[in-house]
Amino acid sequence: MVEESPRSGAAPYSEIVGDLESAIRELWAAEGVDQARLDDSPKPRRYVLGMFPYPSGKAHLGHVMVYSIADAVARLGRFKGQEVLNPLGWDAFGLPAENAAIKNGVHPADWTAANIEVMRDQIGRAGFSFDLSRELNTSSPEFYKWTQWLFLKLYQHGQAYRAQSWVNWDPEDKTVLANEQVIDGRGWRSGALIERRKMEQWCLRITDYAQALYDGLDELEGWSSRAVNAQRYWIGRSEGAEIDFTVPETGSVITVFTTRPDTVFGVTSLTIAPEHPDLAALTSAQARPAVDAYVAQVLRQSEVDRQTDDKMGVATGITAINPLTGDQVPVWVSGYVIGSYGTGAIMNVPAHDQRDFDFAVLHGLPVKQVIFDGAAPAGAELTAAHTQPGTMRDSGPFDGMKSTDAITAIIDAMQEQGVGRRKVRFRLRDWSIGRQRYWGCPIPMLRRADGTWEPVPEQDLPVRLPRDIDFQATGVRSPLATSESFSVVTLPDGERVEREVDTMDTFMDSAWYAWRFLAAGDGEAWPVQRANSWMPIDYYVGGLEHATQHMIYFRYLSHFLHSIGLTPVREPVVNFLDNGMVKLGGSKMSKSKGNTISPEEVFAEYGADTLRMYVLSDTPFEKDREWDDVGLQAKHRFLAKFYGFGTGLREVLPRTVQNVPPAATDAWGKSFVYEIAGTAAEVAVSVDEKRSFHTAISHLHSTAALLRARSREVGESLERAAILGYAYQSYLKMLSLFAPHLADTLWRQVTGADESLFRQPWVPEPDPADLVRSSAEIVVQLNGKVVGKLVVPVDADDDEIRQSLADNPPPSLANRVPDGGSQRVIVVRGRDGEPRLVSFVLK
Ligand code: ANZ
Repeated sequence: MVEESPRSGAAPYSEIVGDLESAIRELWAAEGVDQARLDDSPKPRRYVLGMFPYPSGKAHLGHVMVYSIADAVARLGRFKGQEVLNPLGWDAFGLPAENAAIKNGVHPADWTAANIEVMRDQIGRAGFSFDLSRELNTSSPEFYKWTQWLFLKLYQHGQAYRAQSWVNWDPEDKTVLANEQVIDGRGWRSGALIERRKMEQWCLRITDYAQALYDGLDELEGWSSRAVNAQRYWIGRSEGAEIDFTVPETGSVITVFTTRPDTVFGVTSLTIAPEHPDLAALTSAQARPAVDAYVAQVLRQSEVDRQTDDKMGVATGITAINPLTGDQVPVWVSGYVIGSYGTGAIMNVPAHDQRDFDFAVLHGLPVKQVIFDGAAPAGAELTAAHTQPGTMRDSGPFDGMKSTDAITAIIDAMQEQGVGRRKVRFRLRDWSIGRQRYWGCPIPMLRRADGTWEPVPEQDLPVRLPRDIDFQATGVRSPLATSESFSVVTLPDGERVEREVDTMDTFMDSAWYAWRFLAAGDGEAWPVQRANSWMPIDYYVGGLEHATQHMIYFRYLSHFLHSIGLTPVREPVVNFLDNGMVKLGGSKMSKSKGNTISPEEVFAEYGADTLRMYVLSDTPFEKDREWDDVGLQAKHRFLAKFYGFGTGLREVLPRTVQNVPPAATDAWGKSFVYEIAGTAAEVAVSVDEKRSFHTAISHLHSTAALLRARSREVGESLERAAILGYAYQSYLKMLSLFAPHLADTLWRQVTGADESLFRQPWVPEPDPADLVRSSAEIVVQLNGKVVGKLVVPVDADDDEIRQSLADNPPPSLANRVPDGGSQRVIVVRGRDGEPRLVSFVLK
């Protein structure tokens, strides 16, 4: 460690920062300051979690940002006397490992293990206070055994089911993707255009929880409104109605879903999705060739093309009866109707829906207006859909009503006649979790020869991933199918059954890992009493890009686990801190763009504290920030200068731990103590409550300047030296939230203590008694009667007060005040020595 201050010729901070940081990290590791006591701690708990990293082998600035935030919150919690859990794990299943296996012949397990080693070291250099004794790895059998156990729980409770369903097929990664993994019609990783295919999948009934997940959003006061809104949109609750149209030829029924039952008198056709299960029965013999050709073409289209091609479609050659008007309207099929939303069938109201309007114009279908603005003349031709509410016309018994009122009235009427019903629909789809990949958690299910499914008994878990895999094989459902040791099993009764060869979506792992950090060994997934005392997570930190998929799955699992008694509350996260991105040249950093800054290089050149402080400075953490070398260097200079200042102070300050303020007898000391305590309180509120890390850091800058100024005023006073020492140590606590290496190093230097700064309490709240005014208002008396007031400096002596009375007399005294220095002016002081009254005696 550095023994000399730079002033006395020691090496400057930039030269020793690497050694300084690694030396203090070694001490932390040896002292175990980061470990949480999960059971029987008398302290209140704080569970802090930064979203765990995917072990790509390269830590990036996003990781530094997320864990810097989590670390500040975790360290502050410890200072405040909380038992803090801040763990780290690895989201270790996923495609890149498998792609590496295909390309380079490295086994995914080896590739992953090697990357974890590298990244643990990279992240370790940042000095985050992770409890590494609880580290987990989702690809290890110790972890995935419990992912399988969770799947069995979902299966037992009817949440997991097999469905022949239309899936998103990524032709490049040769896998099925969940809706959430398709972004603008392309695979979220490969970027390939997604095709639609029909395949049997394991799905989870997240839609059972759609209403609960929607309602739960109202409780999420610790989430940003942008994250809540993203979820609200994703769950997509629509209130509307189902309406039954009867097909006279067959007597069958086409049920449509609409959010605008008030427009039902304006329906001029129905349109069904190409995936509609009754399409064949709803197609006339004559129309069949055209319908078949059209449907085949749509199913080859990508999701985007299909949606942008929205005016296409063909008539199916049959009609259906509008139950309210008795009109017969033609039935069409078109790709713009989504098979999996609503009922997969819609009623077209060209007069009041723009897409229907375009469709009607293109195909020569009638446009029938039934809602009018009060002033609009009847019979005028529409040039675009009239989408606003208005007054009902040509709508039978509902004529003259406001269309917004007619919605309820029409639904009530339909319910009475049994031709329609009130209906809430969600955009959220069930979660298809099957992946035709190797590097994921095996699904613990067996298929008998008769096609029925048998769960693997709990005591046989984990179903281990085999190593005898042919990664180059194509055309198999999944690489797991190439392992004979895996894919065929003989049951105790002698029957040979097939093992499920799909693995789980890796979002399954991240949906429950937060509970596994509470594990106590391998005997159970987690002890319920630990979940009861540690869940929900107090602070969860991660990028806004996870506000929908991951955070929806996480909430779903938590609601489910709550329903079976394994976690105390439904909502798993109290405060969700969704951080912005670090950009370079205006765009997100990415390897493919070649615009990355490697944290490792910055650590090596400037130290971890510099980078950690830099990524949280100046800009609110939730906003994107532009990388700027000048800003980074400025942070480094600030820390270097402070290091020089701090080491120089050692000679003047008491060499002892100062967690409580020393008694201050004068205004200098009182106001200094008060100011430091006030700043500490503001830093704490900025970190814990306001999420304003950049504000906390700006306090650090201004307070460093204050310390420097006060240090020049200490002189020979021992009292002042003690107060400066206290202020300095208090400051190091604040600094340590962002620059822990430097802060703890300086703290140990100045105190000579053998333990860590991080075992100390936070700075006590400011004491109003220390609030020292620099000036006081005193009473002016003339012959014992109050005649006015005078403002003087609190430390003014008698002569100064007499002088200021002479200079600035109350109006009633104006021409009677004697010259300064008159003996007849008496100053009265309080017990604290401050002036209270000045009495002016005239004979
Ligand atoms: C008739 C109507 C008239 C509609 C009108 C709108 C305006 P949200 O709010 O997103 O739930 N729709 C229903 N199912 C559909 C599907 N599978 N694919 C494509 N569109 C579908 O939207 C519900 C509205 O979207 C429904 O209300 C329906 O069009 C359409 F003036 O019905 B509406």
